[in-house]
Amino acid sequence: MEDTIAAVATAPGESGIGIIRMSGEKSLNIINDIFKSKSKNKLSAIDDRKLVYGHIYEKNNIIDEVLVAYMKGPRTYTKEDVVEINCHGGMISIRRILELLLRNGARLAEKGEFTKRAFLNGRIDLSQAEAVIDLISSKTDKGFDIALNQLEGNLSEHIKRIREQLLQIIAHITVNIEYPDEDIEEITYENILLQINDITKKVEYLINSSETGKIIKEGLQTVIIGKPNVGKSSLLNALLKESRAIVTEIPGTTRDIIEEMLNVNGIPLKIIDTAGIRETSDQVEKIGVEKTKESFNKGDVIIFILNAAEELTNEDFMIMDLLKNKKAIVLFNKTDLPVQCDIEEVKKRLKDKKIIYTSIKEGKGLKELEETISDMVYTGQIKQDNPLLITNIRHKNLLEKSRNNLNDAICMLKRNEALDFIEIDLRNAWESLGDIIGESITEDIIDEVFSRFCLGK
Ligand SMILES: Nc1nc2c(ncn2[C@@H]2O[C@H](COP(=O)(O)OP(=O)(O)OP(=O)(O)O)[C@@H](O)[C@H]2O)c(=O)[nH]1
Ligand SMILES: [Mg+2]
Repeated sequence: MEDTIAAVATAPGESGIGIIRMSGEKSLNIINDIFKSKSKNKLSAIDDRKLVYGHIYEKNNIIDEVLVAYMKGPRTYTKEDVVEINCHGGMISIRRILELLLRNGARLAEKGEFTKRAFLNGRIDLSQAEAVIDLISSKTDKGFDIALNQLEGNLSEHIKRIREQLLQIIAHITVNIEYPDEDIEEITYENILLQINDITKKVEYLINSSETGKIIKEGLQTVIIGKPNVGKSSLLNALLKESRAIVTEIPGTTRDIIEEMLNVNGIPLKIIDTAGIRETSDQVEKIGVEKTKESFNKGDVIIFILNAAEELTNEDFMIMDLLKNKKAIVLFNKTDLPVQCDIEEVKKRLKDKKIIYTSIKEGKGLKELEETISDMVYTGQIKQDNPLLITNIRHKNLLEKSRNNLNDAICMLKRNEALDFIEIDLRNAWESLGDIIGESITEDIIDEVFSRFCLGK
């Protein structure tokens, strides 16, 4: 028999209500030992899914006034009998009730154990369980939508369909190997190749979506870089629509790194304003410049600002050299003033970079900048409204494993090698895909996945 587990399901701290959750066979007995409803009747099947008012008692003392929900399995979160106690928020009541449950036969749940039971009891698969963590921890609307979509099982369905397709090929090959004399449809290498190519494409699409998925989940590190006084802090403020960083006409105003989160078309940006890069003897600013170079390396995207109203200098050329292998957007700022800067020279040096003309002072070019950033995130065929994005590194690794096996199979098919060998690769690819949804997965991987949960979930 499985233990009956209990934990606090709401966040710690003072709050209107707190919820304690219990799951397992003994749930009903345990709650009946400590709870009295107004009618003094014990909770039973007729109370299933009702919210019952009453009090929690320890011996004859009232511990708290509560509402109790008894939900009979299997139509519950864990598929077991579940009891949820709504008590007053604040640590005293919650702690006392939890301790009572533990003294009466429940065990404190481990992190993620409720969801783990939902998985082990077959209500959800592993990728759906992982979506639960993502839902709880998501920081943007978009990230939440993707997690919800995954929880609904849409990723699982997609993976299952790919596996199905693969299994049919494997079955076909097996039959051909084992019963070569039977009257079954002859298998051709061209035909298998066609189908494997199709499957590989689907797997690749998912792998490619993971870069976007990661950004949606964790944010895009965006570093603003440029000489002193070009308008870096002004840009930060403009994007945030508030005066976060100090802006002055004195070069070297920003001495330390400023980090802020903001939302551009549903994409979370972690935007970093830096000290302007220049050769300097000022000790304080030297440190700032070093830090800038560091954060430069951390950036997923660099926004490089030039002052269009000044001629290019050594510092600009130095930054342009650093930018070569980076994802970067170039802004010619201060275009409200007469242009002095050699724009053609910059275009020549930074051929593949997107260039935008801005006047942060007059609010010009900012929309274009925001659109450019979201285009960078939703690259290629990955559409903004596509909720099927890979956001989980474990899934990505398994997809890559599977893709490698498929590619090996493709190479062997092209070399006309024996079907037995090809079948092994296809089987491995099929298994890796199965690991995403948790079919035939080992216990340590399950433990690893659920250890990332919070208590009470
Ligand atoms: N004319 C004009 N002035 C601007 C524009 N953008 C910023 N400025 C002015 O340029 C000066 C410097 O702006 P900041 O945003 O402090 O520049 P910064 O790059 O952060 O400078 P440091 O922190 O010193 O490296 C301020 O006086 C701004 O008002 C613009 O588009 N046009
Ligand atoms: Mg500044």
